[in-house]
Amino acid sequence: QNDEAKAVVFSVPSYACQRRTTLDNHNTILTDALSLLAEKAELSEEDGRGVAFRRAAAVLKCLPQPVTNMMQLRGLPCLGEHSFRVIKDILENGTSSEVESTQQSERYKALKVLTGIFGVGAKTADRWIRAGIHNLRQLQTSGQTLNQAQRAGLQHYDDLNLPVTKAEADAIGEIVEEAVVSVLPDAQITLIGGFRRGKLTGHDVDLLITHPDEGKEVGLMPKVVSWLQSKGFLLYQKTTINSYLESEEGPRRPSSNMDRFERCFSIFKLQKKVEAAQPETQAENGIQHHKSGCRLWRAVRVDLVVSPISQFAFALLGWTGSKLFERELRRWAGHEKAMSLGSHALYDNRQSRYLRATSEEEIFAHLGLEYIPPSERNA
Ligand code: TTP
Ligand code: MN
Ligand code: MN
Ligand code: MN
Repeated sequence: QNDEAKAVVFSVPSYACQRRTTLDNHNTILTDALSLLAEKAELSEEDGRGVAFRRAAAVLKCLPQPVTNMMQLRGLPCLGEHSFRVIKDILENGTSSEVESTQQSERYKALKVLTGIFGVGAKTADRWIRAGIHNLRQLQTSGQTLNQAQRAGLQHYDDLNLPVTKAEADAIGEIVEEAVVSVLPDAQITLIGGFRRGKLTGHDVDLLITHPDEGKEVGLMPKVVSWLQSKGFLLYQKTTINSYLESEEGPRRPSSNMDRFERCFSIFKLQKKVEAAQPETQAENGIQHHKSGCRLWRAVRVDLVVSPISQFAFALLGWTGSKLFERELRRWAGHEKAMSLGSHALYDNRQSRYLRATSEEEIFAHLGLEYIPPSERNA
């Protein structure tokens, strides 16, 4: 028996929302490589190419075993010629030459550093690089005008590029809960984003707020923000009372009860827990311990969203992620079901009506999909 005869051939449905993708990834070497190429494409504003790499990576993320042989990939969806080449390179040589050269490229390194600043996207980073700015020091001496978000981002650069732990997310959740219930007693808050999918760390904390009585949530965000500000919890915030009709997420259908989305992009000042193990660490590290300054707090990116209860299931589904899972749900809805899915509603184009739902399970059912729980949406 040769290896090829024994090789497991995988079979996978083509939309990520038809698959169960846990955090238990057996192909991290391959998916890290493809994700890096996806990121490079996104940073170069080649979105189509970025999505293609994200889809290819997502297929490998849900395989039950490591890929060891190119033959195993026969029949897998979403793997284009380019992704095949990258995988083949890694299986044969241990690394991908394209990934290596990307990581070494000055442009990629500069794009990473500059877009690592909160409030800086690919366009701004590209403009700065063309002006000869490749790092933070050059940015600071360049005389470029930064907006308020970017100034805050630069100020808290190191903290915001440090992973947020689940414990920190829970601590933020408790603070926001205190704020919310003190301005609207029966309001409910839910941890969404990556932490709801079971991730142990994240780049931010995402929280969804609602109230069981429709309409009670209107105007809640400014009150919550004021409360947080008065207690000194906010280093930065930008609140938007989003009009649903202007949102790029939702289906483009007018409806009067759909214009209440309130969002807040913020940076929290989170007090650090005093670690019991500190004396021990200090003894081991000697003089190194206080070198970086003994700060008692850290900055954490926090996204707050308020949803009316009638849209809660859609908001919950739309904000739990992963980003690719969301994109694939919308693609499935549009291409396979002639429906428009957004984080406010689901519209059936054939029946010309909105489909109501009070749970994520109902939305999957409307879409003709098997229910996938949050922990299996890590595509
Ligand atoms: P992120 O916080 O960017 O990602 P994440 O929580 O999955 O991962 P990380 O650990 O790095 O924070 O986004 C969370 C979800 O919110 C994601 O599914 C996309 C979704 N979302 C937006 O980001 N913006 C929007 O306007 C809407 C409607 C949803
Ligand atoms: Mn497994
Ligand atoms: Mn998040
Ligand atoms: Mn977020």
